[in-house]
Amino acid sequence: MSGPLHLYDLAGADEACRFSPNCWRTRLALAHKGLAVETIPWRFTDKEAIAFSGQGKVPVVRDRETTVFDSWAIAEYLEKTYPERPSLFGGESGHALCRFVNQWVSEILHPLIARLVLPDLFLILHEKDRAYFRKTREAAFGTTIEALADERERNLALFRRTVQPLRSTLAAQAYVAGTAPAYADHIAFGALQWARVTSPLALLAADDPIAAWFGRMLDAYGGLGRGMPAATGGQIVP
Ligand SMILES: N[C@@H](CCC(=O)N[C@@H](CS)C(=O)NCC(=O)O)C(=O)O
Repeated sequence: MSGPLHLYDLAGADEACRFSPNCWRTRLALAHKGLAVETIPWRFTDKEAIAFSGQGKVPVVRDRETTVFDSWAIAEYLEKTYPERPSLFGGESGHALCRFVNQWVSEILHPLIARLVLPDLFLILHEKDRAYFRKTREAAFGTTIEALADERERNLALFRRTVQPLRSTLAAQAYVAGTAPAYADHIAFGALQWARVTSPLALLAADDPIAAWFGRMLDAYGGLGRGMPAATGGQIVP
């Protein structure tokens, strides 16, 4: 192998602030495989910078002459290309089960978390991204970013009910993948790390088994996740 892989990674106004849930999955997957990575800060409107990938979203990974986009495709690429390194899926059935975790987190948890954190997230974006972000997200959610702050209490209760299967799983075992973290954990971690980095809102009660697992995940891989500061707050409070 020659040199680090490159990851186009979503950044806020502060280029050190990396908050994308899909990019966090990939960061942890790369760390799990023990692969060195150089991250390249990317903003929503920097479409030209990743035009070489043939689409406009991150994560995008470059591994020598290979370009891969979409976090699930990247995980599959890493597993296939680096089979001698620690497994992300734990075999064929683990791979299949992990796809369910991927879809559940992406299709159910991400929209719920977005509704909770968007008002705070909007404030940490680079100025050049704000009009684009407002337009696309307000169209997607059918409401204004500011109005989402008013729904927060209801959405928080819904989020806490929805994560019950994750809660009961983590009450019974240390990690989603079993006794040690793997890609299913990276996926769930990415969602909560997105919230942690963008919003001071406490999504989980302190005694929630998910919170204990999240603490272990923040410390995993040499504290990779904890190295990213949490949002400090003082922003929009409904
Ligand atoms: N299915 C894709 C989703 C990628 C995605 O939505 N990325 C967001 C950042 S988390 C993005 O780049 N959005 C750009 C935009 O909305 O224009 C994956 O898992 O990688």
